[in-house]
Amino acid sequence: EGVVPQEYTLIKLKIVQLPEKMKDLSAYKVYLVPGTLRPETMYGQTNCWVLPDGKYGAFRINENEVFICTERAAHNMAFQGLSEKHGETNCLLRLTGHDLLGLELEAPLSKYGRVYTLPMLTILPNKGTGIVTSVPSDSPDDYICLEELKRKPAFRAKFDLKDEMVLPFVATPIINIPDLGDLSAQAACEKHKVKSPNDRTPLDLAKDECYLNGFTKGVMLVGEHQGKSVKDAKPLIRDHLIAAGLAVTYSE
Ligand code: A2H
Repeated sequence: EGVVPQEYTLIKLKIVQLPEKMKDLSAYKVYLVPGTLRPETMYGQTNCWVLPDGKYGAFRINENEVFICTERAAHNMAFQGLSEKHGETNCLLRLTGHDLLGLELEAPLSKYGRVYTLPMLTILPNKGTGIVTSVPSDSPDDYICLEELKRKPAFRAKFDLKDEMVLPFVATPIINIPDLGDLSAQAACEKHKVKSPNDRTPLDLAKDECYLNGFTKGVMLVGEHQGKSVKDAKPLIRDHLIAAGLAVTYSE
């Protein structure tokens, strides 16, 4: 972990219908809370990623809301005003990534409205909330992981995923980047010859290229801030999500 704190926006993805295992949480609105550095890309969400063998918990945030994330993230949140008692977490239920796979979620700003939780084996358990929202148009990691799930029926079957949770969801243009176009993640993966999520070196090159150029040269193609630079739109979209109760900030 770096010396400079990283400021994430946690997006509140509400579970549409609680599974049997979570029935005791029915008095609450229950959210998966992926951490992102790119709130302006939420228009392009196609799914949410969890680590199947990852350990998560359902943490009570207030009388109405429960956040699902790693224990480590919940602990940090409790020191950032995101709990009822400063510095104290209230874990109502322990979960694994497997318990979260295939859940239908409300994804704020996404053109799909509702998306599903899918497996990403390269999630780092000690970063952010251990949950990642997927934007395959602008994130090379998300793009290559979604491609792999689409390409491999056995991979979907292994995690009991139905085709309709994966196949209908496609990367859609939300940001234009000069030289990389409207689907920068795909362009960068092709340029650096990324073939699978395990091609870490070319994947990191693709990621750096998209991230840097997206921030400095990207222009919004959709939404209320269409035509604005990513740099200008980012704080406006983040603040809108927070004001609407659809996101919170978190740093580590
Ligand atoms: B970003 P940094 Cl469109 N494990 O959000 C792996 N990756 C994680 C993670 C974890 N535990 N927690 C967060 N992340 C991802 C959007 C996005 C992101 C786009 C483009 C680039 C990008 C949609 N996914 O990140 O190491 C999250 O994905 C590239 C840097 O703290 C988060 O932002 O710098 C980013 O990595 C945080 O990475």
